[in-house]
Amino acid sequence: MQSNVKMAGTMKKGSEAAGALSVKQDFPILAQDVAYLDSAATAQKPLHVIKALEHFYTTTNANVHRGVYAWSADATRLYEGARKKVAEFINAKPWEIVFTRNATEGINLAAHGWAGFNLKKGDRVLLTAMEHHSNIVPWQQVAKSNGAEIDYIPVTQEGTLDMAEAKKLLAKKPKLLAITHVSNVLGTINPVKELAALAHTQGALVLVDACQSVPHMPIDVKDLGCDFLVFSGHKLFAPSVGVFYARESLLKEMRPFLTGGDMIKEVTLTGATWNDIPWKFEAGTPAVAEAIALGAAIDYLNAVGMDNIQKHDEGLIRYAFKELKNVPGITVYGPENRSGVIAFNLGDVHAHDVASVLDEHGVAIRSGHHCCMPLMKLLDVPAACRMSVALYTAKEDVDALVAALREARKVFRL
Ligand code: 7TS
Repeated sequence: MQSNVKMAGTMKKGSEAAGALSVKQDFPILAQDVAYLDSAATAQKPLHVIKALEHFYTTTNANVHRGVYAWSADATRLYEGARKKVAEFINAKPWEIVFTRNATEGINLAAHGWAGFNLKKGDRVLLTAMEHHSNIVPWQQVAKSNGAEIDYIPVTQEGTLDMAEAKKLLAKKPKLLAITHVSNVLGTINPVKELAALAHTQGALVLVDACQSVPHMPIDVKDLGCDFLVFSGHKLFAPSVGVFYARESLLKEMRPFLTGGDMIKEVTLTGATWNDIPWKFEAGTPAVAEAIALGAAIDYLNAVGMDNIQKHDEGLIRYAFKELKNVPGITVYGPENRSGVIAFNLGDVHAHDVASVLDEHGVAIRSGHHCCMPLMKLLDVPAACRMSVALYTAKEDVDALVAALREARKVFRL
């Protein structure tokens, strides 16, 4: 690990700044005069990751699992090494990690490779009303073709899960609970460990969508007690590659949902047999450089320390929550105790218009429905603005957002 990881001298005085990191200089793109507050959509990449990509392409670029020459052997070693790093990062075994295109493909793998063969007519799948479309639509598709039913754990006025309803719905003995760890709109940290334990007593398997938690807190699949977990490398400071985790025994019984080269043991003119796990689920040439760069991102995060990142991100989001609440005319959605993101609206101005004015002031946020249309309906808004933080976000970025919002109020005569 190069020494481009630097902690802010010490803990700064003042509760909100406690544990603040100073790693912005590790991210070349952030040298530009932009307050980047859209890391929940995709995160910026540290030089360490960019250099890993450059190093791969300038020294050992080759396809994996096929060539016997040195470059291909090196590429294979690096690619499988990245799998090991991902496994250690979430406390899994390397063969329980499948590289996918993104989190969405991971959920589709669970839906088609497990649920498609295990859900029968009348079986139930339990989701929540705050899921990203990626964790709704694949289940709707499988439920439609298999005759299964979907229930949704309701979201309370405060933006948390209705646990009394959750218990009632779990008592209906669903076959699967698929739930986001952290909402990409409300920032709510769902009690997935507690829900997983309850789900297991009712005989359900549990899939955790960790897209919005893995950049902000240590993740341990054993501690969470989940059976499947997915996340996207591009939100974890790496390029576009997805991670799908499943317990070894489940992965062995699952069927591949993509078929073709590399995922087979033998092919004849009349059929084929499957490769061992995890390669059985990686049809075709995988995202080799991207996966290797994800390994580099994990090295970088380990060097900074996920506990330090958690403290930094929590402190910053508390600060942002307090500051945003003080902007006149603002509506902030979701609970105070949250992770990573804050969604809001300014008066009744459309979120896209607010975001455009912020852009003119060098502040980049996301606006829209955030791929959570059912949740938007619940909030009774067509869209919302959303700011999000990461380990490189500084208090000054939040201040720039708040100042730009005050300017936006003038533009919209609020
Ligand atoms: N699940 C959650 C909770 C997400 O936030 C996202 C992406 C996904 C799944 C899908 O990830 P993908 O990499 O497969 O696309 N969320 C967002 C977002 O909030 N803004 O842009 C993408």
